[in-house]
Amino acid sequence: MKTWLFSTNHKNIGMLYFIFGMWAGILGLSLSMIIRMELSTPGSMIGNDQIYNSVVTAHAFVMIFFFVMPVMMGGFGNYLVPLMLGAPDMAFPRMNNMSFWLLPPSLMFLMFSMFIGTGTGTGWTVYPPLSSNLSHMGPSVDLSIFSLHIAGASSIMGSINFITTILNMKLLKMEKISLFVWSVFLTAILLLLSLPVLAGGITMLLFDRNLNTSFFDPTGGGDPVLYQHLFWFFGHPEVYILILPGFGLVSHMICSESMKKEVFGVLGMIYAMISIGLLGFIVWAHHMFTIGMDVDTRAYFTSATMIIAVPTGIKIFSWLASMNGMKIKFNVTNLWLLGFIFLFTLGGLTGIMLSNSSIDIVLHDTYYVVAHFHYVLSMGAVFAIFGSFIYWYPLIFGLMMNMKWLKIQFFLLFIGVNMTFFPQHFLGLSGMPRRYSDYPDSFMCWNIISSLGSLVSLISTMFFLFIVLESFLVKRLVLFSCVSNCSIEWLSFYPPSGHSFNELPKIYWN
Ligand code: HAS
Ligand code: CU
Repeated sequence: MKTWLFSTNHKNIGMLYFIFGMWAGILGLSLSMIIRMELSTPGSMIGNDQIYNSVVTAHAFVMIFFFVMPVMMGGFGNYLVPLMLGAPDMAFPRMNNMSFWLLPPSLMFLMFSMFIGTGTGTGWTVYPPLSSNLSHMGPSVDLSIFSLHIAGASSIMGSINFITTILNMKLLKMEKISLFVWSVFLTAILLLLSLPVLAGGITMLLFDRNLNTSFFDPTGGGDPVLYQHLFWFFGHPEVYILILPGFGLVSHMICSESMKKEVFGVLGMIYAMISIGLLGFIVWAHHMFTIGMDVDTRAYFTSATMIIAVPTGIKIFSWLASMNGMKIKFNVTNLWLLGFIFLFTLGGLTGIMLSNSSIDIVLHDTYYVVAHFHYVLSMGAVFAIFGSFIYWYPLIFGLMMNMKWLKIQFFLLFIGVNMTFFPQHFLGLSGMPRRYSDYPDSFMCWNIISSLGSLVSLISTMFFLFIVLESFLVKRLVLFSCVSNCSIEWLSFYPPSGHSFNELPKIYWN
């Protein structure tokens, strides 16, 4: 009870986040398998489009709010940030406990929204009028909104905690702290600035649904487009919230794998992340090109969006420069790193295609968009998570996994996700819309391939769980590890003791 339920220790809480995130990840994966089963052939399997749409909505919510964010910020953030700062714990340990324990009830509300009433068949964007009380009567959408409120409160508390910890408890000056800590710091600022806007939007929606306001209802003088602005002012920064901690993790792994003293262009990396964070706030309407926007606004949002390719390019090329000259060992970490860089770039490039407003008007709400965001998420964020989990596993658990199996598992997932999502570019370009449960026969071939690919990813994920389990069963202990020159977390015991360091670590910087 004291270790887990009431824990104020950043490592225990980090572990809770990992367990929660893993569980939610499996839930999200299961929902995605239902989607791919329905789409594996024309015609209907579920037999009810509202249920299909609710599954799509729940899949997105679970993956974003209960898998990627908890694992990256909650798991790696909590576990590693104090260790990398040389701090004994987070600044507000009890608030840290609360941040975590708000998540299970939030996820429960989300699941209730699937089982009580008709389900939330709105997509994760919850646009009115579809989400208003005429089209979605019953409690489902209200439950989803409550779920988001609670998850939002959890994230806001978490981000306050990270910002305070990093600003006040670091041993070094800001420009010397490591890139993962920087990425968590910037992500926390993004969260703090964007989440309240979402909270405002969904609360107004809640009022429209239950208290007869008409913020988003034209018959009462409101405007549904206002909701889209509020949502995407949160929604676009959110996608960078999902990837920035991954950037930080990747930088660390590249540094230690390439045996360099530091990543190429550390200061440039910091400035690149700051620019991505800032620019992320002024491009939101690229999700709304089809609302009937005037040509100047379209030109602005297209140009502003394209500029994000510059700092992101700086990051990609700096990672490649860090790898330059190293003897590439095809060990597991390097496989995930190279996979991440390649596939994230591919997803980024299709994002640049979509940022062209005239092209986007054709491709909006097609599978091309679905392919884009799964390349940056399913292969960007998720590859960063898998790679980092494997890389820091010895530190966190004091155990080693079977490296040969891990390599097989990497290739399985690499094949799986590419087989699933690459064909979706073709489906999108030939006009298959997203969030529909059925399609004309001409789309059948690529959909079958996509569904088969998702099966390969499923097998790979189950294999990964088995590999983790096996390492616990045989207790393959860490015998030797060379201390990474990139950060100080490896200077502690594996797994680190209750408080991070027996004495504050000495840091030499030349
Ligand atoms: Fe995105 C939709 C544009 C990055 C996630 N994105 C989404 C959605 C999600 C998502 C979840 O402008 C769907 C939301 C929904 O449910 O409707 N996205 C971009 C652009 C970038 C980008 C320009 N997205 C991300 C990241 C995500 C993410 C990161 C999560 C992790 N995205 C869009 C647009 C839409 C969109 C439109 C709306 C589509 C619609 O109609 O709904 C950039 O940050 C990507 C930068 C990265 C690179 C790669 C590395 C850079 C290099 C430098 C050289 C490249 C150059 C470009 C000079 C660009 C290597 C050359 C151009 C060529 C085409 C070759
Ligand atoms: Cu966006």
